[in-house]
Amino acid sequence: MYYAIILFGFAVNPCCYYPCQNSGVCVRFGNDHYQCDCTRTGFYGDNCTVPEFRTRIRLLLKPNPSFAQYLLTHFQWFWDLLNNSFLRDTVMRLVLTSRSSLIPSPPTHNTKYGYLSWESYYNTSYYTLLLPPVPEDCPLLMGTKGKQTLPDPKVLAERFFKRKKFRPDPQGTNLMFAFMAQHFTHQFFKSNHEVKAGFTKAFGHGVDASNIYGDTLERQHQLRLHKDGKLKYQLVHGEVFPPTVSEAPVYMKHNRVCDILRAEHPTWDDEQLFQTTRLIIIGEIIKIIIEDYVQHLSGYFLKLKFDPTLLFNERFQYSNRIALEFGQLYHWHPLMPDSFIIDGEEVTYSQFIYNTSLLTHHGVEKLVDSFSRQAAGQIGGGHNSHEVVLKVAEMTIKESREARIQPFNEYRKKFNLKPYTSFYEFTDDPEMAKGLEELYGDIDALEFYPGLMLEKTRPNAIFGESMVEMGAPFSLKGLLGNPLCSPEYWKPSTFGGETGFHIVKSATLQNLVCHNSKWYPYVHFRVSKKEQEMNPRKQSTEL
Ligand code: ACD
Repeated sequence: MYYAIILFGFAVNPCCYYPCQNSGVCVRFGNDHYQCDCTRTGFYGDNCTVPEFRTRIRLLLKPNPSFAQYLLTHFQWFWDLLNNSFLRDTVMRLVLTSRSSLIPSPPTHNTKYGYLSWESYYNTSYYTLLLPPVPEDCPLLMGTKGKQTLPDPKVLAERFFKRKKFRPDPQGTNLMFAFMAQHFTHQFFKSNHEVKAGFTKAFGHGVDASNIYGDTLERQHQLRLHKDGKLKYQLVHGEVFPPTVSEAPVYMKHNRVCDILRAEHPTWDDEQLFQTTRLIIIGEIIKIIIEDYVQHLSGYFLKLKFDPTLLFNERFQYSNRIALEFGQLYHWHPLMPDSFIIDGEEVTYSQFIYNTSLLTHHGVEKLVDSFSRQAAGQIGGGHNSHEVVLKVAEMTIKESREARIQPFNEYRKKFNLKPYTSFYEFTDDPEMAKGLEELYGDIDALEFYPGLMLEKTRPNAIFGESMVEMGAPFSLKGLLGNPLCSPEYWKPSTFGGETGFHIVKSATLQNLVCHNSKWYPYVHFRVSKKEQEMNPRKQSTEL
């Protein structure tokens, strides 16, 4: 503490040093004292650094994340055998429980409350915060480390985020994935920009299909046809499209399911058909996200499985609160290409953005086909954000400062990763390491979002270790924490009987497109081998 007084010229709130390790809770006493609450952390001691006997054993047996990742992305013959045995369930259960146990449930902090409070639990207009915000009275915005002022976000964006030359994702991710990511995540990432950082307009805090049905009851009613459970639509050249903007935009899939349900339940009214169809759609989305989307992103040979019964005998809370850190982490704008290739023609950003006539002109099949064939950019590693979206990186950094999000290394620790000891360990690009060091002054002052996006990527991977180790817990807790996955809901009657239940359990990206199109386009979350081979910068041969 004496050191702190010399350094800053006044007594510093000791919690600004983040003294409590292993998820211990820092509580300030008096002016310059603190205590770490180590309850149920598996550690004890002043700073929760001494492992209990059981923890010691657990740590000895636990594989390090990069080793686990290596195993999961190699030895295909082994995984092919495992995927066809009962062990698939065992490994999947382990993935789900180990990941979701890292997310506090019920939620804990938010931008206003760095300690537990009823308001923070109850007021769902906040995003939650996994780690408490940096206390307001800390000498520096990152606590006590780093330079007096943080680097200008514009400088960070220009120097480290801006694309030099398009770098395709080595995992083969395509634009179909990128647009799915955008469409899907905007149901639960809906920051309220009318107030300060940390508030949301998406009160469902998870997969509620509010991107399809609207985020308020009033909006939902504007979108509904109020007949046969359906949503409004329009016919263009005999094809079904969402209605015009004046009628409000919707997605078509819902109405097809309504017809199936109505055939089985002729006595059901509009309301029951609508509500039950919505549950089926939510179930389908979760299934597709786990088995197609996360599967692709993971690069695992383990075949991921959406089966809520895997958790029925585990300690698991069926609730979710979207975290601001999760929203920050998901700004994956390097996915965006330099321009769009639709039906062989180049379409520039100015021709593409807000241009719904591309959909009615080409038809959904052609767009799906084109997007599935075009490579998306690698997310991690820096220098890959097109200038059209560069502003987003800047805004994300500004939001994180307003919300007082803790430094990247504190999150590394929270997610059981070793904090980086230098910028040269963090990135294998020496120029970037030097630049970041000059600007931040200390690796412990590196901010959360630049940390995730600029970290060295794993070999042949879309992003680095931290994005996977932090993104996966938020994702899996959010997906399986949905009420639909609870023992009370996960049964045929919830979905109108076996037919509806089967629609959920058999949903795939391919089905979703094929059930709603005239011809079958190439549809996948990664470019085909052919497309990847045509790409001169191909880095992976394993796809
Ligand atoms: C695992 C599975 C593999 C995880 C691989 C990458 C994870 C990285 C980022 C998050 C990925 C996807 C997000 C998908 C869905 C979000 C759902 C949120 C619902 C509220 O090793 O665990």
